Amino acid sequence: MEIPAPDYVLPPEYDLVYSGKVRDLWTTPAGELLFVASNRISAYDHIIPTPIPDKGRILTAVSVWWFERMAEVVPNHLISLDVPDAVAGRAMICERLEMVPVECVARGYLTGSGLTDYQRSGAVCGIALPEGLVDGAKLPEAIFTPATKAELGDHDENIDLEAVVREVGQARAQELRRLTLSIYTRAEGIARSRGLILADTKFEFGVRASAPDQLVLADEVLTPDSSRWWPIEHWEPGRAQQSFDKQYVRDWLTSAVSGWDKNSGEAPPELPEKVVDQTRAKYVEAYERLTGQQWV
Ligand code: Q0Z
Repeated sequence: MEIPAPDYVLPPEYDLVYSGKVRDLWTTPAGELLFVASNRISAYDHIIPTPIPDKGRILTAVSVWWFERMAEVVPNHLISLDVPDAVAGRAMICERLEMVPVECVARGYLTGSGLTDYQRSGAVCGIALPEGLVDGAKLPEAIFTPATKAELGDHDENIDLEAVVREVGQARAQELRRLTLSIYTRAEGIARSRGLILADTKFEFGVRASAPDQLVLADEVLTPDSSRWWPIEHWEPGRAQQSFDKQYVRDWLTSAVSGWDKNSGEAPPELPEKVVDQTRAKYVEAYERLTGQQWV
């Protein structure tokens, strides 16, 4: 997958460590990390060439909002928002951690790869589920469905708890599960009270070398990029749910007018201004619904 060059310029003392589909990671002169949320958007496993204005700032604000609300459950990697002007508002100075090599996913609803695994085997990550569940169904209780971190461009692979135990040991595996479910359950309740279903979400944890038994929440958290958010008023199990943020992009890309075939292997086209504006408005709406604050 082609990742576009960052659309901002940092002082020369910053070094690029990773560029992901939608976020970039740099080292800072002080030996910390600068985590930048780009304005890039992905759909159908492609990066769309047209940026969404303010997306990076909104997702950063959402992450910070959640870090504050989860701080009594788990420490996090955020140090400060005092970042270079070029990325003001859309970057965080973070503690450099030793990352745990497991994607920690919690699901309260069944869709995506969880649904695929369930339809094949009746289970997700070794957890047997009741018969008859449909796309979008609420699960009897939230489940921990870890995955391996795939190379860039590949898909994560769901694994069972035993595979996590082999990777990180029994005690850390249990703690990953406990924290993942505890953060999800708390966040799901908050989101629901604001009219949003938090269907599933992915966390990444790390540890400080000085305190290897204390997991620290890293990355971005509980954003539309790391989670599936569904507007509660449109939730209807038995069909694919509309994406809160990306539906206009998907609908346009798959409509005849875009001229693009998502299975062609071709790079997707630029988005029309109307689709960009509608999509930006969805990120603003997500922020405002969740936080109850007005987006500047
Ligand atoms: C996060 C990622 C990408 C952004 C490494 N606090 C931390 N300490 C050490 N490593 C990380 C973090 Cl957050 C870390 N990632 C994922 C990839 C852009 C973040 F391309 N990788």
